[in-house]
Amino acid sequence: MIIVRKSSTLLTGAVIGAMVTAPLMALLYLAEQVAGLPFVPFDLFDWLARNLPGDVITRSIETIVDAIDRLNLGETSSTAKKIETLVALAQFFGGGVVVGAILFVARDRMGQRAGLVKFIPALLAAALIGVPVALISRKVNVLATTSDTVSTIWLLAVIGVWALVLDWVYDRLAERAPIAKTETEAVTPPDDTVSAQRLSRREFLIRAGATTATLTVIGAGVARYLEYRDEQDYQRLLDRRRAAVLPQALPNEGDLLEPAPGTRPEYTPLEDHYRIDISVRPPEINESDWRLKIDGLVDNPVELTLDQLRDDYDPVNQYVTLACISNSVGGDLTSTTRWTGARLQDVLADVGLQENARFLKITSADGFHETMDLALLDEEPRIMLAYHWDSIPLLQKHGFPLRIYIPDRFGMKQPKWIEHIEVMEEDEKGYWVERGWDKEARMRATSVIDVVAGDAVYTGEDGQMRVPIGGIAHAGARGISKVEVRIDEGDWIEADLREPLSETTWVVWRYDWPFEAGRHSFEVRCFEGDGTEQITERSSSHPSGATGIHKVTRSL
Ligand SMILES: Nc1nc2c(c(=O)[nH]1)N[C@H]1C(S)=C(S)[C@@H](COP(=O)(O)O)O[C@H]1N2
Ligand SMILES: [Mo]
Repeated sequence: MIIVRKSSTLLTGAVIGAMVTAPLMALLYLAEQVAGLPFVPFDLFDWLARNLPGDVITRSIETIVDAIDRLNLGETSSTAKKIETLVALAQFFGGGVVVGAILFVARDRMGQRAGLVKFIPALLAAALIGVPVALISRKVNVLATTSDTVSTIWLLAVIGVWALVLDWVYDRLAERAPIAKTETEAVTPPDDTVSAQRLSRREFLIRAGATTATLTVIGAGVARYLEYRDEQDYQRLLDRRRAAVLPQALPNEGDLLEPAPGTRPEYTPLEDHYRIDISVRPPEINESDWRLKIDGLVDNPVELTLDQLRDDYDPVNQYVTLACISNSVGGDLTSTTRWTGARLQDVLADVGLQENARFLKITSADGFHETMDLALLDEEPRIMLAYHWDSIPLLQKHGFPLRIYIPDRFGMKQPKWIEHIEVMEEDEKGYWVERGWDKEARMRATSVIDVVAGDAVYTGEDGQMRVPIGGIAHAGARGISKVEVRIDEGDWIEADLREPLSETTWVVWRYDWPFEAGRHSFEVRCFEGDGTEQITERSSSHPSGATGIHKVTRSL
């Protein structure tokens, strides 16, 4: 006997929602790879990330960073992007499931209706979802290469078809097992019809499931292949660029202090540089279409090409340690590479700042923005508009074609993918400042134990067995004058320092500890160039960057 209850309509709708949404996602992916149409699941995620309240976002970031650390999920920033990707896909898929369930219940409530009336729920769903989705995509998508009009028509069309397919499946299932309007009106057909209907209903579901699964796998598979080919092309381009530059000797090459084995690389391999930004996938900017627009309170507004920035200004090089304000004490959201760019002072001299110019508002392709106080410029000639990292054009994910470098500030003050610099009289809050983070965002002094190299234990000339301990210390552009370690909360002992790559990079330190078997605690602290001790009191990264002593415990 068939009694189709509300709950089962809901469940069927959810299952069908899943079955129809999966190929929709594959189709969107394929269309993106083939025609450059917008892949909206990531747009919706990015839009939420930009529009949810700042503290919700901050808490989510903290939870993710914490979980990655606790569960040992590997390098924080790339794992976080993978998690974002999965959440974005799951969220879209989940949305499809919910809409499927709602649509089925709505159709069920309506009962048998003749004519076009029965299409109302599906068309309503298509409009209620399609229109906002198209608008959101228009607002946040920066990867699509199609025009807004084409993208909008496409999204409305596929979402419309998707809703109608859901609706069509409802009808096919209803034919096979009339879905009762309410529990009391449940139909009880003769037994043989029931099993026949059941069978054909089940068969239909299986066939539909197999079809949508096949479409999903083929669509997503082809799309992934196309994407993979693009990635390979990009990799080849990078390899060519790499091959064209001569290996660079590091400026502290002559320093005799060997880092303790297991210390992080002093110069971060480019592919390992951490990446943090507000999009699931980074904007892709075409160099030939790109211009740096500088306007506002200037005498000569300009639109500069990348070549102009490279050729018309003396390039400056600076070894830089960048860190994210969300980095925890001892975390891996910090890296070091060599930045090349045009001095901001030089570029601004050419555009001619007007008398009342006080701030720069820097806006990026992803909608990110920050404001820089022009007072900084007088004290800090190292501020640059950077176009190279590690001697090659910026990687796409690190801000190609242009980003700014402001010494002593956390990453959040330093936009990537810069498109526009507006010179203003009034200050304005930057993207993360609007969301409750520190306006200054001056880098904190921090020191980290990377390794207690138990397997590198050695016996010194004095017959003493020693274990190398090492790590890094960094205080923005303020330098490091001293690093100290203590074992088992004993006295602080001064460590040896390697000469840093520059006055704005981290310093590699090392201390060779007289080995004692057993379980020990190790702590490190550093002092800034002027002798100021790092803040030893623990605080979380929000709102001004984490502080506290890095402590590890090891059994040796
Ligand atoms: N356009 C743009 N620039 C940005 C961001 C962003 O989301 N969008 N994130 C900032 C933050 S929070 C950090 S920590 C650094 C990270 O730079 P990286 O990803 O190249 O390491 O970029 C900064 N610049
Ligand atoms: Mo950051």
